[in-house]
Amino acid sequence: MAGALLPSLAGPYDDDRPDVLSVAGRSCSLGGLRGAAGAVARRIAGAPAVAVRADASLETVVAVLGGLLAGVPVVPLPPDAGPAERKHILRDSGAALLLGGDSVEGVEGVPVDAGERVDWSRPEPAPDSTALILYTSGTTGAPKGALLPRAALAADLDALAEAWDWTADDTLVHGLPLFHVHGLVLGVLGALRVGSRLVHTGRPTPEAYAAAGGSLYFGVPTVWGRVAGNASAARELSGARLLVSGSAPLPAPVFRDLERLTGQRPVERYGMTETLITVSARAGGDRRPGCVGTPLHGIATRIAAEEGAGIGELQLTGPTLFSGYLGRPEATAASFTDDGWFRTGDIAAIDPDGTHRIVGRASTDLIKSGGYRIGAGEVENALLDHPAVQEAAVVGAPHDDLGQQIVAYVVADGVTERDLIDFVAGHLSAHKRPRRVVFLDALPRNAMGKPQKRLLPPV
Ligand code: MLC
Ligand code: AMP
Repeated sequence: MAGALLPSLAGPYDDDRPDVLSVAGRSCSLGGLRGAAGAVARRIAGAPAVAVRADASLETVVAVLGGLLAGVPVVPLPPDAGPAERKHILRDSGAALLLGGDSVEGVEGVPVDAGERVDWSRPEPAPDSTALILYTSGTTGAPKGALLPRAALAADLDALAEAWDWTADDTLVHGLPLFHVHGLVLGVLGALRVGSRLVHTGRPTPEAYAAAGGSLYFGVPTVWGRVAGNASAARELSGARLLVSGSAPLPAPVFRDLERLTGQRPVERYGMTETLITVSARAGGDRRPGCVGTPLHGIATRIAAEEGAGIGELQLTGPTLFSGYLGRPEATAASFTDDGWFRTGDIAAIDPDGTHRIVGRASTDLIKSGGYRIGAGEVENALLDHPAVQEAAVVGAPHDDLGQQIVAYVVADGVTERDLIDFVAGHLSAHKRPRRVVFLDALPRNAMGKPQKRLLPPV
């Protein structure tokens, strides 16, 4: 890759193009963004990595951009991360500073001032250097840090711009969290790389989307389901150029309701933290419910270990892949086949015309709730940390609004459902909390003593 990851940040900070970006009601000019990010870059230059308390704010954007300017890997920390999750992410990543947060776990907190102005004009860091370390859940254990190189981000954003005809004339609107690929990489870095205006609505509510007047909208299926459930808000999106859904399967009824209310078919795309977005419907192409389109420029896909009729695990290669899990060579190696293809763990089918359909996941221990990826094992471990809990089994149960909701089955004494929900929300983060807790006398087990999740009673 030649050139800067974010060319728009490379100019002077006296550029006064207003309102290039607005987050939760606060706007910033392009020059303001350059100057404030420059101030962060000067402060953190040379650090091995910096964490950013990634709430939906202008300061989060400034802090992330500061890290990218300085070539310091950025570790977004969910703003509501409880002590266990926060400690793990800060320790595991080796972050030297916490931007926008108080000092914690021996990591010095550094305030971020979106009003500061410093001219930063250093050479662009190497394309293979790590831009972001994104913590993401596996089926068991604590989240792993996925290392995302600058070149992967650039390749993905360029491929998406091509697929969606995304240009500097667009205004992108979304209100997604700024600590995952969807909201941060696509939703912030994408707008800055393409040069389009960005309106981040703070929260992804139908009312906020309706009021924002964008041309390009991003949402997870839960957000689109809520928009489709609010006819007057949905109709306000009729003038948009493209409604894009991703991070979880978009239910066909939501697809059809959006088409009926807005007059346009949503574009669905598929991706993962480890691979970025790899498959998408095209702005100028066919958009069908249940279909995530065709591979993006540079991506090759294949279906492996066929389960009959062309269905099996989706594997892929290409320039958008991560460079591994931080400090976890075995987990990194296990996520690739012997011939170097990334194993997504998603079960897919490829139609004769090349259209991809995601039909499920290989493991039921990875849950998608509201578009968040949550490992059953991580929630089970948190529950087992509660002194009243003897056994725990966590599953994702179908849910109309969230896609899946987290349900915990526990063997426990002297504790209520609310106690355990709040315990997990407080230890990990709010979106990892079970929405339902079912108390059992014992977990169903097989002859070997292994818990049998498929024998758990439905809620
Ligand atoms: C409720 N809350 C609690 C609580 N109960 N807090 C502490 N303890 C409890 N027991 C609080 C929450 O903190 C939050 O506060 C508020 O209640 C509402 O929380 P919620 O009920 O969890 O929100 P909900 O409405 O369910 O959220 C839906 C949603 C959200 C769609 C807005 O799920 C969301 O933002 N999803 C996006 C996920 C995403 O971006 N995934 C992309 C992954 S990248 P407060 O103060 O916050 O209101 C990826 C790659 C790709 O997948 O392909 O894109
Ligand atoms: P994450 O690492 O949070 O990005 O989660 C990645 C997972 O989200 C993938 O492995 C899929 O299971 C799921 N996912 C993302 N986009 C889609 C989509 N359009 N349809 C179905 N599943 C999706």
